[in-house]
Amino acid sequence: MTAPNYARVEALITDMRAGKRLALARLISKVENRDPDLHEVMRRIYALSGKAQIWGITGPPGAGKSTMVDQFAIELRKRGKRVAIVAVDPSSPFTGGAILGDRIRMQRHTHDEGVFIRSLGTRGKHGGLSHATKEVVLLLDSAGFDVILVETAGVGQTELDVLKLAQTVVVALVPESGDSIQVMKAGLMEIADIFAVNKSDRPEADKLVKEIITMVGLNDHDEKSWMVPVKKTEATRGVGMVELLDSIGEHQAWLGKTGNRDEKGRRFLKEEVLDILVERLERSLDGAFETRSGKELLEQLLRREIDPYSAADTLSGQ
Ligand SMILES: Nc1nc2c(ncn2[C@@H]2O[C@H](COP(=O)(O)OP(=O)(O)O)[C@@H](O)[C@H]2O)c(=O)[nH]1
Ligand SMILES: [Mg+2]
Repeated sequence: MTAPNYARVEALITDMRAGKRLALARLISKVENRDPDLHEVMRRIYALSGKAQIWGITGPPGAGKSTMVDQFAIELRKRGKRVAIVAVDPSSPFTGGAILGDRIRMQRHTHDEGVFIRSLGTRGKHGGLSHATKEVVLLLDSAGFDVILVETAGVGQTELDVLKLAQTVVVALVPESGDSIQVMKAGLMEIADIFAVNKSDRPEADKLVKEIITMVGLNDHDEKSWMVPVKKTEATRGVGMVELLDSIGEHQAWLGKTGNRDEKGRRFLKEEVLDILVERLERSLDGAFETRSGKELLEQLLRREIDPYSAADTLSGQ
């Protein structure tokens, strides 16, 4: 592995701290590409992180998550907060570019230094998407953003994993799509700190609100003793968005008061370190079967001369 370029890392971090987007974008690319400089980057920025609020926004595709995130950004800017938006799409092999609609919507922030937007998709072999997202969030945190919004679709394990890094998770739902059943299925019930029934301009919104309230009541939330609020929104017109922000604020305050913020922090950091170890192990085992002894081991397995557990012992040097 190439040695880290210390002077370059230092310069990038200084620039990032001074608010230069290009430096931040370069550092994020290092995370995505699992760059050899990454350890040095983390060593330098880690102590600067831990101040940002990290919110997750999830829900089915088309629920209005991006529209909501945009509205949040506008309102938070009014309040003088610096906002970073991370859109996580595991199905996308591309990074750096949002889908067209999102890009157009986000264009209004292009000239605003206080808003940073980045999309993350699957990339590279080592380090899963949720690991990379965690490290991007640490970077944004150390860059001084007050609020980091992580948007991801509420489908699939990767998306749910990504949300573990958020302190407050908003689940967006829409009427007319049998969403309440989806909520149960997708494990969104467990992950939701707040529900937003969006597109409340449509009929059936009140019915969905009632259904979700019933489900929240049935769900065992005693671990948290946080009563999950169900809010009605119409993101396109900004209706209900301030009330939704208020709920998020209350949840954040509750996290601090009850010690749950630290508890989430511990969970986040434990996973981060375990992710690093898994990545190292995977890397060290890369091409294990490509060497001469590895190939021979494979033949022995095929001939039933050795069992897979013993082969694993051999490979891990035990
Ligand atoms: N009628 C209505 N449409 C909305 C509302 N919020 C979002 N939309 C529209 O729903 C579509 C999907 O929104 P988007 O934010 O991209 O959803 P995402 O896939 O969850 O990020 C877009 O055409 C939005 O303009 C709403 O409150 N009411
Ligand atoms: Mg979206």
